[in-house]
Amino acid sequence: MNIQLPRLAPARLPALAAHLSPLPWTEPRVGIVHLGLGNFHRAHQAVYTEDAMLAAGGDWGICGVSLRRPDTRDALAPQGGLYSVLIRDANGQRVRVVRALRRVLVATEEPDAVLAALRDPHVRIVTLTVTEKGYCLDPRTGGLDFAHPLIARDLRDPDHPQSVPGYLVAGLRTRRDNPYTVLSCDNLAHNGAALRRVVLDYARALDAGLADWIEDGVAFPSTMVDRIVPATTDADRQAAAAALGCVDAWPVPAESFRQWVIEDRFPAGRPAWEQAGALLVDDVTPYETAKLRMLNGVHSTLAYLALLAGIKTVDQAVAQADLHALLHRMMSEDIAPTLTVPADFDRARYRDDLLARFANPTLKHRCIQIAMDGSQKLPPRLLGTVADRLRAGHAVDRLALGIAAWMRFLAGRSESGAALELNDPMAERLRALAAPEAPGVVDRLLAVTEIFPPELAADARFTGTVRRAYDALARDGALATARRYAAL
Ligand code: CS2
Repeated sequence: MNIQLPRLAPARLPALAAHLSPLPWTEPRVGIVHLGLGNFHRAHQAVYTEDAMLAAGGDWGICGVSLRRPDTRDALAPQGGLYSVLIRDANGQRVRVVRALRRVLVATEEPDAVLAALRDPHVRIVTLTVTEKGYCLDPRTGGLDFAHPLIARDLRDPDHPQSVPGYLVAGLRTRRDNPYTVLSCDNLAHNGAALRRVVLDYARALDAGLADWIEDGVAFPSTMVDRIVPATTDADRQAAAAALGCVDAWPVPAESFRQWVIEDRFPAGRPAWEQAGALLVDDVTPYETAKLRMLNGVHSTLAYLALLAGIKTVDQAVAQADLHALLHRMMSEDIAPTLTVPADFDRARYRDDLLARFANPTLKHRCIQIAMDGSQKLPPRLLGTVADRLRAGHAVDRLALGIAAWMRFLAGRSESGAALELNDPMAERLRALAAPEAPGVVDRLLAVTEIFPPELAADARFTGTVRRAYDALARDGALATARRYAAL
């Protein structure tokens, strides 16, 4: 049977009541511009914002901006911005249609429309999920990477920006009376402060007065965001069509768990996110560090080891007893003790909940998705924990194993010889350094100062441990090494 289904569109909403909140919905005006319209935003901040509007009203519709690729706009514009989230856990699947996205733009095609959206006085918040590399950070200084080609370009022609700091500043400079709040939702340590620093560096290079005004007048709250959101597959598109009776060109699969902790500094107002389950706090640091180290640090470690062993998805990886044991030990003994957490934060429970989330068999979260951009991810996820443990005189073997697994992954082959795709802004350089035929791979990679701070690369306790882990992986393979390291 080959039935042609209609496309998801506003006119179909009356037939989709089962997939919508029963609360009354009034079409909101756009109040938020979001940069980086990927799956994560659509399953996380957009859902919280929609729930906040359902609970408390407010004009917080979202104008989503893809910075480069037109594919999300091409999928969602014909749907009037509607899309579905396929919420999956052990109990099965629920499908929710999201209405918060009011407009979709592609910066490379419609830069003036993006600037106009940023200059619209009704827009009071600009949120971002542009991934680590979108910040154009120089990790060696913690400030802006002035050598970044987009930054060099934007500083020459700031009225036609292409970079994230370029867009934010081009918007802010016209809004001295009513600046928007800038809200980073990426997995960076101190994401708000990191974004503020690159924006200030960029603005200062253009106009010191503008930079001073941003420094005093613009809020950059930090946030901790959490929801496991895999990339969309054709099977997900079919599942959406089967549930909705119409075609959603780009549904988003996600786990049911979601968490958002936000520093409550919004001088221009904000949606009632607390009514959608977000936690509004004074200081997000403890939550953010716990999440980056426990979830993301372990996720990356697992992804690299699993890929070397030929395991493709996270649920299959944690089902492997040696990998499970390694992660359990790593969280309990290596990471959790480095965390400073609120009194009611139960580290063992957090660990167990994470392992259960990773085991979700319905998500099919691919390890290769987590493995991408390792050069950007390792420092916030693993290296802070390493530095804290070394400072306390503690062993770092299991953390070094994750780093060594990344080094072996860079060479592009699993243990059985299957090709492993390397997707990383530093891919070319890293691949050349990681070629396993040449001796000294570990030392060459540890000398990459954009990733490894010089103090760490000079610490023989760290370097020796990474070398031993690398050799163990080469000799015994990922699973046998995981087993041994779990028992150390
Ligand atoms: C993952 C994260 O892709 C990755 O690197 O570690 O996207 C992770 O799934 C989310 O941070 C969970 O909140």
